[in-house]
Amino acid sequence: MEKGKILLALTGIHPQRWHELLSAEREVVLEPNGADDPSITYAVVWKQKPNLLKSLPNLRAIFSIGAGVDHVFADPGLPDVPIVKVVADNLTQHMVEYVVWRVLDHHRQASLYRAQQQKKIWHEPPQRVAGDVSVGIMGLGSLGRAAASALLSLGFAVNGWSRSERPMKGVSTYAGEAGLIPFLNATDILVVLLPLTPQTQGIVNYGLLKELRRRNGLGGAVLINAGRGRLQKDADILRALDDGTLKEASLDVFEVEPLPKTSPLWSHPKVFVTPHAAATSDPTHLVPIMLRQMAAYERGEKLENLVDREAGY
Ligand code: NDP
Ligand code: OXD
Repeated sequence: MEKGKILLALTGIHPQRWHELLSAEREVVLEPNGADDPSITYAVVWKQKPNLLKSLPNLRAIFSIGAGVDHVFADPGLPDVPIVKVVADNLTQHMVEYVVWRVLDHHRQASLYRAQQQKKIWHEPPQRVAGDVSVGIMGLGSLGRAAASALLSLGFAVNGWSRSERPMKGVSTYAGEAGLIPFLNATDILVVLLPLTPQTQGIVNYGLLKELRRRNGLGGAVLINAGRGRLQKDADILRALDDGTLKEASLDVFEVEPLPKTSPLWSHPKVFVTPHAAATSDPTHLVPIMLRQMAAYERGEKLENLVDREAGY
């Protein structure tokens, strides 16, 4: 197979660094150019424009610059070629850091101490150890498993929920619809690392949050969502925070992004907001992996980290 040419089609992300790094090895066309160029064989995308890819007659594969691929599937004219998602140590490390940071912040009662400091209050509240707290990870994929390992090493009890059975040493695992309620009933701090698919959209709703366990000595259950915003119902989270179903939440993702300035989540005292920044794709680390994959594919090897089109992730 000859060396393929790349279409770079990124929306809402500055393409310059991706372009520079990809161009070091291959010819790259920057969208909006090249929309029907027959010599383009790969598309490197983030939220590509609808129907853009279907006009490329010789497209062989689509590379998402993120681990999530809901943005690829949003295209009604998505051609039937393999889709590759990101699985990379650098991205995983960022996500593990985010999850550990947020879990520890809630566990060690950081918001209480911040409030006390503002009022110059010298008071030590009771503090449980990690082993008394159960963190449940929804989505035991490459990011969820890495986060689970890090939390285990800190001494937390860890639960994991996935679509199929995913045994993991030291983790209590649950699968499918039948496993969801038992998983939630055994979870104090819920970490959401699911992909957005038709099956998972809106899953983090009031009814689900009600099922969480509230025995962590922190005075309530905690939600951390770093998966996708449309997994959750923002209004249900607010309701749960206001009636005590949830004690606190750390949200990296939102139903609408950027989070509208009018959203009450911005100023809610029990919410910690980050701007979809848990694990940002870094071209310095990800482009070499993509280029290696393209070269291997052209030598006749299989593409890795392929998306299951039927499952949607
Ligand atoms: P993976 O594809 O490796 O894992 C997904 C996990 O979710 C799997 O365990 C899968 O189950 C499970 N899952 C999928 N659908 C269902 C379902 N219907 N019911 C139960 N479990 C389900 O994904 P990653 O770990 O690489 O990434 C997860 C998500 O994190 C991405 O899709 C993306 O949306 C988000 N993300 C967010 C970032 C941020 O900065 N906020 C950065 C990077 C990613 P099974 O194991 O059985 O297949
Ligand atoms: C991703 C993301 O999916 O950054 O990688 O959201």
